[in-house]
Amino acid sequence: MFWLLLFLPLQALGAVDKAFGVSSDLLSKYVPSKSNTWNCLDGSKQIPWDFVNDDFCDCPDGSDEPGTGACRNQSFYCQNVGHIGSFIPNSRVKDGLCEPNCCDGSDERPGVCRNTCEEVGLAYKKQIEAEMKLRKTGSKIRAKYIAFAHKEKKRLEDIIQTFAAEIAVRTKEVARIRDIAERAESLSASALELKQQSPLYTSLITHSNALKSLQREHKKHLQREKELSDVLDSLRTGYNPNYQDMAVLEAVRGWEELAGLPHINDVRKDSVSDEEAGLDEDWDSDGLEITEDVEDEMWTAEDLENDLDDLLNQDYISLLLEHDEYVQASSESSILFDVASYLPDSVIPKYEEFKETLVSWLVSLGVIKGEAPSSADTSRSRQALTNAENELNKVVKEKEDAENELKEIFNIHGYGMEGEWKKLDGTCLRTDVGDYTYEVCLFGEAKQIPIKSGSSFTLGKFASWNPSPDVKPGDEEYYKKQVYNRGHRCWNGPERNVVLLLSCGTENVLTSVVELEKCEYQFTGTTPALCLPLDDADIKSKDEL
Ligand code: MAN
Repeated sequence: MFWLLLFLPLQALGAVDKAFGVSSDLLSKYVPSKSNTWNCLDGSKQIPWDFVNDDFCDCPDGSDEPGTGACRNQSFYCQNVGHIGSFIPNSRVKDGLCEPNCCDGSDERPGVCRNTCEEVGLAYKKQIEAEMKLRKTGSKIRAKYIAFAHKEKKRLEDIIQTFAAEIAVRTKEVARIRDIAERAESLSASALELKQQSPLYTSLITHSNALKSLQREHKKHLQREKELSDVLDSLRTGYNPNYQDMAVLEAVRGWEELAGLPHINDVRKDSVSDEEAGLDEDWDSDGLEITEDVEDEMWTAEDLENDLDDLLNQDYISLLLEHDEYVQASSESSILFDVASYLPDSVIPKYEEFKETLVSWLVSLGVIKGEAPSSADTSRSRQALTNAENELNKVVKEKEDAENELKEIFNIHGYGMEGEWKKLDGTCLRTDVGDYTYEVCLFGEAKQIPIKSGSSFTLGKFASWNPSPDVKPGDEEYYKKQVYNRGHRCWNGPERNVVLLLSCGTENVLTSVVELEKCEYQFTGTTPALCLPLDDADIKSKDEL
């Protein structure tokens, strides 16, 4: 602080005593005029320079007594060389008590208070250095949390895109199935029955039934084959070659050939298992994979295993209706049999009228069949529609959830400006105090769990960050407090609630829990999410200490 004095005019140097208790930024104002007068700081009065700091209040703003207690409600500045200057109320000047904020003892007469600024300054510097070291380490972890939030953002954006594409496909599918269902509903039972009698449809159903039966028999055979191979395997590994029983030997050899296994006696000699020899049912004795030759468009064993059920569960009624429409559309599109297209335009209305009358006569005479509307066997198509709608709604909901999650990541009321809290969503911190383990799962729930026995109490669910109106959302202070409320109601009291006070630390831990009032708990803890990286100003202010 003394360096400032070096740059002051000589007159000012003489005025140092008069400027006792003046802060460094006002020091240049405590200088006498040429006529040895002085103006009060508010300019309201001119007084002789001798009146400054003479222990009598002359200026209305009290500025003439910076170093005495003569004017009320003034601040006295302790220079605290070696530490940091600080203000105390001037009423405490020369009251016989050493002020902790005035480590240079300048608030009292010389000799009353020891100057402790050097040791206080050193301890303060060490504390600041330790805090900065903590911030440096913590901010590296915080940077990882931020990177996690960005990855989450990318992941969510990708799945939202995938959901959007899926929704487009499913919406079309729902429209198609709805169309079928509606058309099926408008068909009469008899009309549908008639369609179901078509040779193509009956043959399709016969094929389907035959396939189902084959599938059933195939499964039975597979099971039987498995049991037989187990019997033959145990015969192969368990028979006694010393009995020279040719029938058994032949059976074993036959099985080994069929299953592509090496002879058991060779295996026993080399004591290498089939598996170790790399042989199994899909490999021949030369170690070559046995691949099934299947003609084009024929199904492989794998297709049968995976896709046959889907094929057999098809909605054949829907297929029938679709087929019908397809056939109708292709015949309608041919103009060859469209008589109207050969007629002049002027005759067409008459022709259409005539056609309608003729068709209705033919229907009433039973010569041709009309399509009667009304109830039909529509349950399968309705079911298919419901299923398709449910699937679509499920994806729509999943997309909405992902969109909401995405919005929360960089929301100042959610996971912070930089998304630094996202990584900690659901992280649970615990500590034992007295008879309880206290737990808080960040952004979730706080609990009080008895260590010995008894049931747990919910202390509240995450409600907000610091709700104080004096704290601006998004500021550093905002994220130092979380509120959990609406916990289990206290007997004859309020619902339990928690205020969680957090500060920068290299670990996510709870450091203390106190029940400030009945059922109102204060948790204290640390987290790297609050360790902001050091900026130039931080480093500069540390260097100035
Ligand atoms: C339980 C605990 C205590 C609380 C009392 C209030 O014992 O939740 O923390 O003070 O209930 O009755």
